[in-house]
Amino acid sequence: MTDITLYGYVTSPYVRKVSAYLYYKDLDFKFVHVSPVEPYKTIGFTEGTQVPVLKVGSEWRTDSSKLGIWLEELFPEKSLLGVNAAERETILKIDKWASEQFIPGMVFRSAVEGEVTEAFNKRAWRLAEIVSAGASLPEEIQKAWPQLLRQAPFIKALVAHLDGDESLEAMQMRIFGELVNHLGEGPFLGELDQPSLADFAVYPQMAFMYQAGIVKDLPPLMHPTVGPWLRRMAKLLPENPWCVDEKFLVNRMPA
Ligand SMILES: N[C@@H](CCC(=O)N[C@@H](CS)C(=O)NCC(=O)O)C(=O)O
Repeated sequence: MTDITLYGYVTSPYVRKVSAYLYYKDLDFKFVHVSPVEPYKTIGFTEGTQVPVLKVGSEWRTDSSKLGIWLEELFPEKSLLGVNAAERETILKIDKWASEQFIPGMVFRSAVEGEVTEAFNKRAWRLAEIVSAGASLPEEIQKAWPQLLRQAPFIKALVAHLDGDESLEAMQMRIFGELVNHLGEGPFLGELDQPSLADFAVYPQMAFMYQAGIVKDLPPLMHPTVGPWLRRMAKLLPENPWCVDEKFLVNRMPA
């Protein structure tokens, strides 16, 4: 079996996509915690700062969607790209939507634009604590995490691609509506019979936020089609596919 190593920080939605692919495909891998403030210590070999980085044998690559396609070429069992060209096209389209709309709109925009309340600060500090458990962050950096999140250049760049004229609330409602449409009659996104890159781009974000207690409730669990889909997805992965210390998982996804 070839050695597989995933480099990332556990609070990155794009890293979560890749850990979910690996778990779904039953591939053994090692997770290396990257420090977002000193990434060169672990991923200096890439000469970049971006995670996820995936190394298979001696070859490494970046970019979650491309990593999914690469894994599919190397380990085709339990396909992430459907069973024919039409399915592959649908999957890649939804995955692009998830990477460019769902993740920036649902995960990052509120970090940049949401009101700085005590609740916002608490969420940010919890995220910093979770990162720090894997790649130790100095105390003053952890304290400043709410401001650092708001100023992170990559987060600002991701959010800048969204339509700033649409309010945060309207955007989140629109994106949730788009998720419902992509799911249609299910059972998986794109109305496909098997889970794919697309499902593993969206599900990890909702599940992680809930399991790690970043959000208290997961209202989509009550939705008539998204709720059953979330339960279906939970059954395909171990309870902790997020490479995060168990002690941070305070909620369980219902099966
Ligand atoms: N398109 C990339 C986006 C990855 C990305 O934005 N990663 C963030 C963490 S969530 C990152 O590494 N930011 C630090 C940086 O770019 O220097 C992917 O899908 O993997």
